[in-house]
Amino acid sequence: MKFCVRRKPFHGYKECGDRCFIKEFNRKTLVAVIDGLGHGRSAEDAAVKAFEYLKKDYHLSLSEIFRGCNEFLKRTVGAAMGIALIDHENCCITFAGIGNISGRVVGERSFSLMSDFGIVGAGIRKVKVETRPFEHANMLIMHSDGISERFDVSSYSEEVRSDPRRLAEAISREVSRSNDDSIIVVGRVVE
Ligand SMILES: [Mn+2]
Repeated sequence: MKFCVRRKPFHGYKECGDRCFIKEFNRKTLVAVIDGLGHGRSAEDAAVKAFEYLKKDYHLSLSEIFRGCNEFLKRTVGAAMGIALIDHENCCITFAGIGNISGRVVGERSFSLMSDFGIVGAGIRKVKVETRPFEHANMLIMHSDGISERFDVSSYSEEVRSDPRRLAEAISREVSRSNDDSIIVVGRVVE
């Protein structure tokens, strides 16, 4: 898949607590968006820790990843995290999220990816994992709450929509909040 990530720290800060982890393996693509609580150094520390955890345990099931990451982040401020796993062989997408990470699949049949309440690192209940069909022509968008959900992909020109880089830039420019870290990831399958 081809991805574009746009990431901005809280206005005036160097550190950014929003991160993303992308891994392709066994004809699958895993995309995780992490938002360390708050902003600044402590948020970044939590996000980096989640990233480190994902680097070693990305191949586990999504519920196992959330359980493991929750343990791993215990001594941090905690984080919101959303993970999408696209299975290219079986044309489906599996999603689970804790905290304010939003996602959507845009295509002939568009739908939203919903996160549960909670904080990874502060003790999480059972994680809801949902699987839905995923067509090759679909586009995946995931973002932290530093990006308002009030954007409409269909309002952009075909030229912008078909290019993950231009679309991520346009959305980030138009609806990101300056009083929070923000991240948006746009991805699509390339032949
Ligand atoms: Mn945030």
